[in-house]
Parts: sequence; structure tokens; C-alpha cells
Amino acid sequence: KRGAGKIEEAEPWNKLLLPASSLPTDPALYVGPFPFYRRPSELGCFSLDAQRQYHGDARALRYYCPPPTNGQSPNFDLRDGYPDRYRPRDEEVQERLDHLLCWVLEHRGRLEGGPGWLAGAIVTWRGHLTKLLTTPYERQEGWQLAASRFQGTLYLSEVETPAARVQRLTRPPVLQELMYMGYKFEQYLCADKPGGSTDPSGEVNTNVAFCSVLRSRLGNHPLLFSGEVDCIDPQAPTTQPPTCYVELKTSKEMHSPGQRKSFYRRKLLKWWAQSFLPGVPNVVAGFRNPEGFVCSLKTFRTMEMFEYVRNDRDGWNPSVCMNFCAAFLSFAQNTVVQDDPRLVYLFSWEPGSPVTVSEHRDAPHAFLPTWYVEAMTQ
Ligand code: 0WD
Ligand code: CA
Repeated sequence: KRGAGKIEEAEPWNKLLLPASSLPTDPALYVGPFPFYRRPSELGCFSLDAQRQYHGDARALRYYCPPPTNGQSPNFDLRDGYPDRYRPRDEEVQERLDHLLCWVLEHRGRLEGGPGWLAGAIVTWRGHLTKLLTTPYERQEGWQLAASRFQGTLYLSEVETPAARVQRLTRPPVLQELMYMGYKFEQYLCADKPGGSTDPSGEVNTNVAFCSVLRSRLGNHPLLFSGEVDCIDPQAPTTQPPTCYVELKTSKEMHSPGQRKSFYRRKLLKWWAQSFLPGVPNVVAGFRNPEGFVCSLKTFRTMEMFEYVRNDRDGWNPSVCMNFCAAFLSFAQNTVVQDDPRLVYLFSWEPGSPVTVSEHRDAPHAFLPTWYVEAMTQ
């Protein structure tokens, strides 16, 4: 009996020295004041062309071109061109952080914040951070994030879960068409030149992307991340990125209070998380009818999205999202201690469970490419 007591006393002492082995995700645990989040600033950008080739410039940036405001509503046929004018990206290619690493490599010598800034930062995709922000409220899809430390920097790269892979490979035709419709919507609202006109007769090629590279900080975690940006608004009050960027989204037309409630609880959470992170101020939503036509547009201000659920007991809370993300980043920083690009910690999460972690070396989980590690070691 006496011995058992001693062991119990010794346990919390051990926990101070060992990193935690799991992280809970219950929203109630993350209620509290909104944490510090530095106003995101753009460090640079890059483009991916129709062949998915990297270019360190803004050639793929498009310009927001709203339909004429002559009292008529839009009539965008989102199914037009499917599947004959659709060039989908090859999703079998796992790009991991490669394009972002290409940008980092090219700019490592002249990053703001000083030469040591990168060594203290976390490098990842915006989309990975979005998943972290929404985790406390997510009930359907789990995730896996691989993490490695190299020259101080913590790199986070998503790994497709086995379930997500099965879903992708068995994606029903209606869902494939729905994906196309999201990109088709962009084509109705974007021109290749400022003040130019849109061309819905062209191809939809999802290899093409414009990505902004941003700097921010969540709590004590400096962040360098990149996100795909749909377009820039040449009419925006400021031409300073990311404030001039616009995110485009489609959603089902809503006809009942229940449909609206569910839109505010689920969709607006994802839209908010994705645009809040890079500081994109506006999301232009196109509401499509069952025939696949967008007949109404509505602009949602990112900073006002929370108002739709502020008084909803089953709504989401931005503080919970950000506090959980900060807690995960601390958990990852404390877990990935060794500096070794071949050592990978795989963080896994399924709804209803805490985040767990496993340790791996080399293939298949190591994700920092040799070309990057060697060039950075010069
Ligand atoms: O390889 C993969 N599984 C992924 C690749 C998953 C997520 C993103 N990506 C790529 C994107 O293509 C892009 O080049 O990473 C880069 C940056 O992505 P992000 O901005 O961090 O990702 P996210 O915020 O999730 O998505 C932004 C946009 C999407 O817009 P909507 O409005 O649907 O959220 O990137 C596009 C899409 O337009 N996008 C993709 N394009 C091609 N293939 C993909 C994908 N798998 N995922 C998102
Ligand atoms: Ca979009």
C-alpha cells in the first residue's frame, strides 16, 4: 500500500520531464481569451502553371471581376464544360511541402525578422492550419500531420489518411462534378488582367495556382505558411496584400431556417478559419440551385462570420479554434525535440479521440526532400 502511494507521487514528477503523449480536443478545454495572433503580412508569392510547374512570381494571380450591377442577378452555369473542358490535377502526386520549400530556399537569405527568424518558425500550408483550427468542432474527418525539425525550424506536412485515400479513390461522380463546379465558379468571376473580362469558354485547369506566402505568429509560435489565393480585387480600398485578396466559395441555396443554421455552424466555420489565417478580409459566396446555376452572390466579411453563431449554443468559437491550434503547436514543439530531417513524428487524430503521436524514420513518412536538405546545409 505504502509503495503504491510512492509510485503515484512520483508520476506527476515524471510528466514534467517527458513530453505529453496525447492532446485532447474537446472544445470546453480551450474556452478562454482569444490568443495573440500577429496581423499576417505577405512575404512573397509563387505560381504553379498549367503543367504544375513552380514559378517564383505572380503569373497565376487573377483579378476579381464582379458581374455588372444593373439589377440583374447572375446566372452562372457551373456544370458547363464538364467534363470536356476540365483538366484536373493528378491527385496521386503527393506534393507535400515541396513548392513552399522551393520558395523558402529561394528567399532564406533575405527573410524579414533577421537571419535567425526561420530557425524559430513553423513552416506549413495554410490548409493544414485550417484543419487544426476546426478540429475541436470536426465530427467527420480525421487527419494526420507529419512533423520534422531541421535547422531549428519545425515543418508540418499533411499525410493522407487511409480513410481519405479510400474516399478519394471511390469518389462518386456527383462529388467529382461538385469539385469542378467550385473551380468553374472562379472562372465566372476572375479575369487574367486587372479590368479585363472573364472567359467562361476556356478550360478549367486545377494545376494552375497562385500562392501567397505569409508571416504571422500565434502566441509564441512564429509562423511561415502559404495558401492558395483565388484573386485580387483591383477595386479594394487598399492594394496591400493580403487585404486586397478575395476568397471565392460556392454553397447550396438555402430555403429554410434549418439549412441556414447548419450553414453558419459548419460552412462558415471552415470559411472563417481558412480566410482568417492569411488575413483575407472577404469571401464571395455563390449560391447554387439544384440545377447547378448560381443566381445569387453574397459577400461575407471574415471578421463578421462569428456573429452568425455568437448566440448559438451549438455554434463555434474563434477563441477555441485558436487556443487549440496554439496548444497543438506547443505539443508538437515539445514532442519533436531532435533536429533531424529524417526523423518524423506522425500526429494522428480521429473525431472523438485525442491527438496521438508515433515516431518514424525515413521512408515513407520523411518529407523533407534531399534537394532541400542539401541546399540548406551548404
Ligand atoms: O496534395 C494535397 N492533398 C493538397 C494539396 C491538399 C491541400 C492543398 N494542396 C495544395 C494546393 O493545391 C495548393 O497548391 O497546396 C497548396 C496550398 O493549399 P492551401 O491554400 O494551404 O490549401 P487549402 O486552404 O486547403 O485550399 C485552398 C484552395 C482550395 O480552395 P477551396 O475554396 O476549395 O478551399 O486550394 C485548392 C482549392 O481551390 N486546393 C486544391 N487544388 C488542387 N488539388 C487541392 C488539391 N488537392 N486542395 C485544395
Ligand atoms: Ca476558393
